[in-house]
Amino acid sequence: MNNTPSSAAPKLAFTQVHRLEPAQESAQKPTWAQGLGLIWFGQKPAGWAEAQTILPAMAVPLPLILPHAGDAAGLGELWLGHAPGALQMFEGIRFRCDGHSLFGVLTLDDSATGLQDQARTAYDRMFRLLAKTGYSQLWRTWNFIEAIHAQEPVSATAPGANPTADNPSERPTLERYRQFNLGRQAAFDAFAQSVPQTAPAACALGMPDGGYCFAFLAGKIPPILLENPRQTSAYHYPAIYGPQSPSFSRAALILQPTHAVLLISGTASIVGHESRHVGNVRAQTRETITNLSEIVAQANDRLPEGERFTLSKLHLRVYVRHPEDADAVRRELRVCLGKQLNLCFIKADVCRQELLVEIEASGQSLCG
Ligand code: 3EB
Repeated sequence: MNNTPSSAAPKLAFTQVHRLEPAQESAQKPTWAQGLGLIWFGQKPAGWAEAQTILPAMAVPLPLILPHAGDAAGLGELWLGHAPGALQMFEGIRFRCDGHSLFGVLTLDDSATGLQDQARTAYDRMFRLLAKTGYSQLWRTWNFIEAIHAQEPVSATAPGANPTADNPSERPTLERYRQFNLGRQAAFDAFAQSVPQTAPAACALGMPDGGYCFAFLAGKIPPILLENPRQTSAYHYPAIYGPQSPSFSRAALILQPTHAVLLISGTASIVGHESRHVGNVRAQTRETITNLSEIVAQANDRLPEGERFTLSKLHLRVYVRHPEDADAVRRELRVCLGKQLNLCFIKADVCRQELLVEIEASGQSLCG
C-alpha cells in the first residue's frame, strides 16, 4: 500500500486490464481486486468466476475487433477507488463503494418483460440504491441492449397503448431503443431527477443477445455535465427519433481535489439532431472526431488553470456496426489524431440504424 497523503484521499481512476490472473499483478499497478468495478468486453478471462465474488464485474457479450493493444480476445475497463469496501448486493445490483464513488452492475435477462419495463426497473433500483447509500450524484451509465433495433410490443403502460389489452400482440410495436428511452426517463421522473440538470454521461449499444446489461458510476460530488454546441442536447431531440428523447449528457467531468476524470458519452456523426454522412464510415468518423474535440474543449474550459485534456491522449472505445469498417475508422483516427492512440474496437449496433460508428472516451488528469 502506498502511504503518501494524496493516495489516502478517495480518488476515482480507471485503467485497462487484459487479464485477471494473479501472476500478472505487480506491486506498482493496482490490482483488479481493489477495483470499484469492472466492465469486460470480448472473451471472458481466466479467473472471471473469482472476480465476480470480489467486485461488481459485467461481461458484455460483444466481440473485440483485433488488432488492438495486447491483442487479447478480451479487455477490461477497471474502475478504481481508494480501498473500496466489500462487494454488496441490492435488489440484484452488485456494487462496491469507497466513501467517494459507487460502481454497480445489473443484468436483466427475462425475455417475458419488455425493454421499457426492464429499463425502468434497472434505473429505479439504481436510484433507490443511490438514495439509500448517499451516493446521490449519477456520473455515468453503460447500457448494452439485446436486439436494440427490434420492434417489440409496447408496455401496457406506454403512451398510446391500450392498457386493457393484456395480450401483447394487441399492442402497437416500437423499436426497443425507443422503448428503452421511455423506461429510462420514467425512472428519472419517478425520482424527481430533472434531466437537463442530472442526466449522466452514457452509452447505449446493441448486441445480438445477452438481455440488458447495465452498469453505472455515481458519487458524492456533483458532476459537471457538458453539452456539445454542435449537437442538440440528446434530451431535446425532436420526436422523430422516438416518443421520448434520450436521458443523457454529452459528458460528465468529475473535478476531484487533486485529479479530474472526464467521461465522454458515446459520440457519433450527429450534427444538430441529424445523422450526417449516411453510408460513409470515414466521413462519419471525422464528424465524430470533430464532436469529441468540441466536448474536450468544453471540458478544458471548466478545468482549473494549467490542466488540459487532449483527445489523442484519452482512452477511446470505438463501436463499429460492421467489423470490416474498423480499418478505415482506425486510419481516419490516426490521420486526425496521430499514431499514439489508446484504441479499442468493438463490434456493436449503434442506436440509430444509419450510424456506422460511435466513439466514447475517458480520461484522467495526471496530477494528484
Ligand atoms: C447519440 O448521440 C448517439 O441513449 O444513452 C449515444 C450515447 C447515443 C448514449 C443513450 C445514445 C445514448 O444520440 C446515441
